[in-house]
Amino acid sequence: MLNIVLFGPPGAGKGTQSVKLIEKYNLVHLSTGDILRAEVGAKTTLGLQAKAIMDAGNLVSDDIVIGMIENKLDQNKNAKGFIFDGFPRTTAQAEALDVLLNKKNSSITKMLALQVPDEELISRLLLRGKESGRADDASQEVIANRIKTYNDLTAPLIGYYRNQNKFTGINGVGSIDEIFNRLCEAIGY
Ligand code: B4P
Repeated sequence: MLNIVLFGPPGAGKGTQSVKLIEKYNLVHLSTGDILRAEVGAKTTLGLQAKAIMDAGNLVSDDIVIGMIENKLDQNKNAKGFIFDGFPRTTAQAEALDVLLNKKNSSITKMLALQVPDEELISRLLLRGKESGRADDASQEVIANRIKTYNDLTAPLIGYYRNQNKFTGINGVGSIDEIFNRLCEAIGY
């Protein structure tokens, strides 16, 4: 199985590149952000709880997102592999993912980390906020909180995957196709 953790700060291009990677490698796309936004849109109990947390740029609880990923892995038993987009975001999530994959006699193949300077992230997210109306892209303050949350809670996962010899940094500035080619080169075929 090819199991990729596509990693990076908010606005790094994870969602954008995932769409291209799933097509080329025939993988299942698991985006915790997309799953949560679908719950918010459907006004489920989980969505109602998650909305305020997401709108403020904070992380939804580990138990909730780990449960969501477990369900999706169970629903895709015959997948050739997965792109994990926006997950894991904390050490507890990374450890839980290792346990879930281990139960399937599988593991993470690589963590590909998109690297983009903060000023570029902020301008991409503000632009998307104008076009899409996403509440968490609308204000500089919320974007700054998302970047801080990334630095405090999520960036330490680079060390987690580096210790397993699975980390590869990817320059995330350039055209979408240039970045896609860099990712494919890192995957190796
Ligand atoms: P996500 O949906 O994961 O939000 P994101 O980090 O902003 O998305 P992404 O990084 O994929 O955006 P993209 O680069 O594609 O999470 C949203 C919220 O959900 C979180 O804040 C949290 O509350 C919650 N959540 C999600 N997962 C969680 C978890 N595991 N645990 C707890 N909470 C969780 O795109 C950004 C923009 O850049 C787009 O407009 C795109 O068009 C543009 N862009 C992309 N590539 C570009 C390029 N090369 N050049 C210029 N622009 C580019």
